[in-house]
Amino acid sequence: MKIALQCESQSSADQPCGSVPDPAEAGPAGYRVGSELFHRCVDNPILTARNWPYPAHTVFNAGACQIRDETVLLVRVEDRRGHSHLTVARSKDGVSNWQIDSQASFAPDPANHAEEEWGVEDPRVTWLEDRGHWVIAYTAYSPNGPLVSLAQTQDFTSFHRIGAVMSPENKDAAVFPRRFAHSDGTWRYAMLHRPVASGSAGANIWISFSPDLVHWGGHQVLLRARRGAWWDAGKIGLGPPPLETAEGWLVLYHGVRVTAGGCLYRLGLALLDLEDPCRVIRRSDEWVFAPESPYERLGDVNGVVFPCGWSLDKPSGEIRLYYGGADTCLALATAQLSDLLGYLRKCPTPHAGNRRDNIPFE
Ligand code: BMA
Repeated sequence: MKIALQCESQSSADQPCGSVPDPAEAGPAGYRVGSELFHRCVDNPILTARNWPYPAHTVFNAGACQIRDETVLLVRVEDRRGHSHLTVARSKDGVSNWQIDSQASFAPDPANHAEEEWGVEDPRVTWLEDRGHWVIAYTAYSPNGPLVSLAQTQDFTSFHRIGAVMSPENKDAAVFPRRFAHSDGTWRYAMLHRPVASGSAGANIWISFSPDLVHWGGHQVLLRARRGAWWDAGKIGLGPPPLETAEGWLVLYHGVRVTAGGCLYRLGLALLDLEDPCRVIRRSDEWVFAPESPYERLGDVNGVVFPCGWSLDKPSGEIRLYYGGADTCLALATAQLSDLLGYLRKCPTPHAGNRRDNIPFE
């Protein structure tokens, strides 16, 4: 069911959702710079700690999915110790009237999972049709550093932990919704994630494969952080899970630029080959969404937009992007899938492994 959202563009509060500027007025990429691709909900921020049914410091960085006629968010909630847990919020229109669980839905379990001692953060939710359940990739914050853990659920009421699957430091992970054929005739799950090697100058997005979601291998770098003045120099990390489209896997990622005023978290797009997700077909040179509104610019961590979930309304082609604002609140922006793909068609194809501005170390 599509519900008309009230969204605003950069310059006008009454521009309809998903509309894009006349390409005749467009910049070199065919559209004016990317912020017009996404439209902020006029009700932003849609969830804050003030909406919470129990004491919370901040609510942000939520995984998202659609279950029948409900939008289900798995929201990161930070308490006043600085530790995070995950809580489910459900809404019929995906914008308002959220029914929020009265306590943590998925709390850290350090007694059985030592890696969760300092909390669980930033969930990404993927429906696995072949297994008939959702898989949640989240950051387990261990005293040895953050790492990637997986859990599964069918109803967002009870959860079963698969366990830690990537050692520290690693975060920003999500599983693809289907398996891929391997040259040995088997089918493998795939996951994007972001390891950080100590002593390295950059943090890149990697892809890995698994026969069973437990054992992971075939690790390789997929997208590299750029260098120097680039908006995504230094660190990049996956946003929501990859979205299957007719033209490839749509990937939204964050790029971090370190400035004298702190880190800026902005978003860029990439497209991966449908059958061989190790192949990057397109990558945007420009960011397409950036902290501009007050709730994105000011908060616990200023200048951060950090999406972990999106959903696609297939009949209308509208994407709803749920993102954390300044590590403090949860916000919503919409875009038309056709606009994102149209934009990506005009973006460069990275040269396999060897593009000069795509190499982190020389
Ligand atoms: C990242 C993660 C996110 C956070 C972001 C900005 O490393 O920890 O949870 O939103 O930094 O602070």
